[in-house]
Amino acid sequence: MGSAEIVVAHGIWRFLSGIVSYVPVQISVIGASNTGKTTLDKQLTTQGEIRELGEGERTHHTKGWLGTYKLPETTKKRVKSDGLAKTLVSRDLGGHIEYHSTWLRDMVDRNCNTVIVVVDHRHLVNPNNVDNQTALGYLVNALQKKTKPKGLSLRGRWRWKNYAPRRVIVLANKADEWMDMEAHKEWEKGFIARHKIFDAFREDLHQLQSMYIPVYTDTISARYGWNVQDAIMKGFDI
Ligand SMILES: Nc1nc2c(ncn2[C@@H]2O[C@H](COP(=O)(O)OP(=O)(O)O)[C@@H](O)[C@H]2O)c(=O)[nH]1
Ligand SMILES: [Mg+2]
Repeated sequence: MGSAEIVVAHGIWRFLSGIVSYVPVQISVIGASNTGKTTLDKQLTTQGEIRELGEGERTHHTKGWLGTYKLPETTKKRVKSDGLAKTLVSRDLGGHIEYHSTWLRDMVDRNCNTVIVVVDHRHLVNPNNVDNQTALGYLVNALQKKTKPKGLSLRGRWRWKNYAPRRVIVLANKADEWMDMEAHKEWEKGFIARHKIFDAFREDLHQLQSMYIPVYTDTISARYGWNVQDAIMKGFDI
């Protein structure tokens, strides 16, 4: 091959990978109420510091005439890291326990290959608080027991029995609040998965691994846009 051909081939490759980066990837973002899912959604759509969201701004869904929750529209997000890009599609779902089954419905209906679980440090602040563990536990249990969510679309009804995500990304949010120098050093070395913030989840994460669903753990600050895009893109490598 002459050098001109290599240049042309490289150009074509660049062009094709550029197009591929616009193919929308369906992802599902779940997590307990107040962990920062809406903030993350806004960070990915607009970027920059996201204003503090008050208690009155927690995400809620109303029931439709069939008695199932109406879900908000999906939105497209563009994420970039190290010159690579992806177009993600997700919906901002509520985190309260009554919405947990909508998580499963949404991921099955849209056949999401990636599930992002947003957690925060509340279980470190208060060891009796199990909100984060309950949220992750719901996912693991639903995938293990092949729970059938209510209100599936026609496609979802064909799919639910065989549905499993390709990967799970666990993001410990609010790093600006709980991450100290020592934790930051570990993060730089690539060892943040060993941090005690993830200890409460290890058993469930092993359960996912044993279902052949790889898990990537990282930490972000959705509010300040720290490590958000990098963490998600790295998660997609797993
Ligand atoms: N310090 C800090 N606060 C955050 C961060 N992300 C979200 N929050 C705050 O956490 C609260 C819950 O955020 P929200 O996005 O509504 O959570 P959701 O219930 O999971 O949708 C709000 O007060 C946010 O301002 C973050 O990265 N750092
Ligand atoms: Mg919300």
